[in-house]
Amino acid sequence: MSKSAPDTERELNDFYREADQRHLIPLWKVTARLLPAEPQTKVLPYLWKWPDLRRMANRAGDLVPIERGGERRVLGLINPGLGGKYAATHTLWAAVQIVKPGEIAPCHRHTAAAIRFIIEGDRSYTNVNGDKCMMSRGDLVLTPNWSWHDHGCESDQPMIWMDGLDLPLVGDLDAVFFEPYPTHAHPVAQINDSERKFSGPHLKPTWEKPEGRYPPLLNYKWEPTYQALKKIGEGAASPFDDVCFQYLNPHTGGPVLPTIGCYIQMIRPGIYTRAHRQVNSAVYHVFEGRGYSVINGTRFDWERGDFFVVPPWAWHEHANEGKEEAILFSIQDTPVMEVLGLYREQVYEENGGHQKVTGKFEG
Ligand code: GTQ
Ligand code: FE2
Repeated sequence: MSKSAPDTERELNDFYREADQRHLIPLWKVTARLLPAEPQTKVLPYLWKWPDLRRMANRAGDLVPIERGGERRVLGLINPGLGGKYAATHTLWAAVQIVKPGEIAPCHRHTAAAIRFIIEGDRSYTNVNGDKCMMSRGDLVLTPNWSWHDHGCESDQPMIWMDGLDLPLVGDLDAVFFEPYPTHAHPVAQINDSERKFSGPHLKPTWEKPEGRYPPLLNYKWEPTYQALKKIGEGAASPFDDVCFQYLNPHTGGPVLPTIGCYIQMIRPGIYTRAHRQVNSAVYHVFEGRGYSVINGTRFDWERGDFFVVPPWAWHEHANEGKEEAILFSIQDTPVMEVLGLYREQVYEENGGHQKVTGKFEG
């Protein structure tokens, strides 16, 4: 005699209850959630305005001392889609940091790797394992994972820069280690040593041998970077990104850090790029100029100093309708995707390659 439908249903419900109690999940109940056709990210596109960031950074400078324990006077950008996770995207920490004249942010090291991109000020430095890297506006300075670093300001003006770290990723991997240096500052062994050896963009010293993953160049100065952008002139560039360069590790020709790719991009006057999307996430800083990006149909107007996020697999295109060049610096988790064999990109084919603008970001 076959069982009645209500009996079967009761047995099935008992089965699900027992599975739950035994810490088991029947995959057939959650397949669609675990294996969506394409990424279903919680990361939202978002824009932070520079006047607010700058005012808040200076206010923190007035209110909060730099001390051991607090370590850094830093305001992190928090993505509103991530439920309070301390992250700008699911993998990337981005922040503004301020160091005031005469201050030294104490030396420490951690397994999260970091970059600095200098927004304001000069005669300041990051001391990376004893190499004192002098920093000015537009410089990119690396703090590879587990390297000692302290920051000092020798100017009479505060220094403000962008921090980028892989902290959310390293945190999700439960691989965060942190260690304070025994004294406040690390001894200075050399000044601008990595830059002295490796600043020729197409030349590297033959006597310097790679040390594992440690990048040999720690300070990518603004002037040669800008020269490279300008050399493109009226020539052709990417239909999706216009003039866009990735910063390279001179030993490997690969990304500057295993987890963070750094890019400098110029959207020339009158350029309106075509839309595409990539599986990686990105945090952009507007170094110069103004323009806008359309991200998943929403228009984000940006100008000098602003920060914005492009989430994974989000359509995006950039426009510069003004007469001045627009320059964007960005950090992206592309190297992680590439090394894991997960990198994908797609071109937007409809509507001549441009999204329909359905709204405007108002904050
Ligand atoms: O300057 O060493 O934004 O350790 C976050 C963690 C900056 C830093 C951040 C850090 C630092
Ligand atoms: Fe640090």
